[in-house]
Amino acid sequence: MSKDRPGAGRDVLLVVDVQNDFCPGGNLAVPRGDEVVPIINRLASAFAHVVLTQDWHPAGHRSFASSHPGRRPYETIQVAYGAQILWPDHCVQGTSGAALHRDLQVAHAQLVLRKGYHCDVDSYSAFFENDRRTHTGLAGYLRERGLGRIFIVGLALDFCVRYSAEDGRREGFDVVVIEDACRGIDLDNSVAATRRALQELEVDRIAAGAIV
Ligand code: VGL
Ligand code: ZN
Repeated sequence: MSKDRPGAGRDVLLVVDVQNDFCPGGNLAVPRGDEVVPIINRLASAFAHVVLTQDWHPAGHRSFASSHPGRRPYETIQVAYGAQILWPDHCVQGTSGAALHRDLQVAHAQLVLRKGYHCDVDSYSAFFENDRRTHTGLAGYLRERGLGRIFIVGLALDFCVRYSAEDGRREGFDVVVIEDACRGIDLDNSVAATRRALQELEVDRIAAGAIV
């Protein structure tokens, strides 16, 4: 990581999908997902610029196993843009499961970016939908605001955090994943695959203690 003090200037904290459905008791609970909340609160206080994302699906979204008769959650199917894992219904627009965790203290967040709202396309990354073509607008927003180094935290490490980090690099940003402020789902060793992918893309992985 560069020697600039994190949190100021061109740095932004990207808080990915810290929503009730990804926390224990939620519909797509990430093991110990709620543990990231106090860590993120501490980190957020060190950042002048904070952006939040929310997974935000219409009811009946194509990523839901319930939309495919005979299919079960966590099976993979082929769709127009390639492989798609089928999930339990989660983060349906306007439901309590889609709400941000109530203990998240990020009142100074400047943007809440919602993704996954197209009925037929999933969106793990905060930058591109899973068709790898449709932009969410985040890269343009960050560029227009002069933000160049993205520190990523949240849920889930091996899906939305991973794909956001990869796409952030591809879009030319410096990217750092604060790993102890993330938790993974870990399907078929996806956490190990995430660490390898991030290493290959020269995404730094640090601990929150390196910042606050
Ligand atoms: C996510 C699976 C489905 C995530 C979102 O936030 O990592 N994972 N939708
Ligand atoms: Zn989703």
